[in-house]
Amino acid sequence: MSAKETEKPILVTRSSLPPFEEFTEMLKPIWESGWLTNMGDYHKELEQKLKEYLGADRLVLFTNGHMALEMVIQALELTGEVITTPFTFASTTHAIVRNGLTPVFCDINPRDYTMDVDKIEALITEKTSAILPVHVYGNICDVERIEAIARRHNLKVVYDAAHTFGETYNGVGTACFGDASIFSFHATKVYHTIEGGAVAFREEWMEHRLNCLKNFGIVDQDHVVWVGGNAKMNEFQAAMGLCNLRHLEDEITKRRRVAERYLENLDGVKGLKLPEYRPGVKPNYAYFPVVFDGFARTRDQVFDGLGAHQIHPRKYFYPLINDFQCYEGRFSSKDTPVAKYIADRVLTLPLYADLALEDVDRICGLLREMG
Ligand code: T4K
Repeated sequence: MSAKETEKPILVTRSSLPPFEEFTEMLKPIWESGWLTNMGDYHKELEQKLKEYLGADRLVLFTNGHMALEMVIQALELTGEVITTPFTFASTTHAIVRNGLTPVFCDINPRDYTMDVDKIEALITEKTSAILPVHVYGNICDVERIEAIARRHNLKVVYDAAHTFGETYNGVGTACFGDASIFSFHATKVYHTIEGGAVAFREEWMEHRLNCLKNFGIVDQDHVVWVGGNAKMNEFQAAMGLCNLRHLEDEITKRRRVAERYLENLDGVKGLKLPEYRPGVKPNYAYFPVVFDGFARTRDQVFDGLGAHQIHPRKYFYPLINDFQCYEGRFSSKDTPVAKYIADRVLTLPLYADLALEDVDRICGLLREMG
C-alpha cells in the first residue's frame, strides 16, 4: 500500500524488522538462563556469524557504532592529530575529540564525497598519528591510495565504515581495509541490532584490548588495566542481530529495487546529481543522496516542497562538522570548500526496503515538477 493511500508521512528511512514471532522465539533462552548482557551466548554467536558474513578475521561487538569508534581510537593509542572528513555524521569527529585528539579536516571529492586523497599529504605534520576516512553513504574510499599514503608516513588508518554493512570492493569486504573499520548496527541502518556496532581489525593483540575496554578495562576480577567504559552489546540486541542477518539478502534486494526506480525516474533531470559508485563497489543501497546543483530550486526549497506533501528527506550531512556550534572558533568550513558546497546542496531521499515503488514514482514526479 502506498503512503498516499494511508496518508502517513514518508520519512528518510524506516527500520526493517524480522517477523515478530521469529524475534520473540529468540527471547525464551534469555528468560531461561537469566543472562541478559555481558558477552552472553547470543553475543558470541553473533560475533562469529558477523566475522563470517563480513569476511573479517577479527571482530569485536559494541553497543553502538560510536562507542566502537571511540574505543578503537583509544585501543590504538593514537596521539596528536587525526586527518578526517567533515562530511559525515557527528559521531566521527566527536570520537576523535572525546579521545583528546585534534581532528584535521581534509576536503572531499565532488564525485562520491569521500576524502579527496590528493589533499591528504599536505595536511600531514609531525603530530599526525592516523587517517580516519568515512565510506560516506556506502561510497567506498580510495582505499589503495590511502593505504599507500599511510604506509609512506607510518600512519594508522581507521575507517568509519558505519554505512557499508555487506559491501565489497573488488570482492573484498569493507571490514578488511586499514588497521581497523567500525560498523554501525543502528536501527536506521541496512543491517541493525536496534543499537549496535562492531570493530573489525587487523592485528590480533587488539582483540583482548577492545574486549577489556568495552567492559571498564577489566581484565579479570583482580586486574583493571585500562580506563575503559561500558560499551557491551546486550543479548536482546544480539538476538535482533541474529534474526536480521537471516533476512539481509532480501533487505538489500528490496533496497536495490527502490534505488533503481529512483535512478530510472530521475535520470536526465537537469541540475540533479545522482549517486555514483567507484568501479568495483558492490553497494548496499544504504542512502540515496542527490545534489541540487543548477536545479531550478535550491535544496532547501525542495526540502520544504516535499515536506508540504508529507515527504521528509534529510539533509545528511548538513551542517558540516567544521561549522558545528560546539567547534566554533576551532575549525572553519572555508578550509573544505567542496564539502561545504555539497553539504549546502545535498538531500538524502527516502530509501528503505518497504518503500512502495509508487511512492518513489510520486516523489520523483514532485521533483520533476519542481525542476
Ligand atoms: N559514523 C557514521 C558515518 C554514522 O552515520 C553514524 C550513525 C555513526 C558513526 C555512529 O553510529 P551509531 O552510534 O549511531 O551506531 C541517525 C542514526 O541514529 C545514526 O545511527 C546514523 N549514523 C545517522 C546518519 O542517522 P539521526 O539523528 O538522523 O536519527 P533520527 O532519530 O532522526 O532518525 C532518522 C530517521 O530514521 C527517522 O526520521 C525515522 C527513522 N527511524 C529512526 C529510529 C530511531 C526508524 O525508522 N526507526 C527508529 O528506531 O541519526
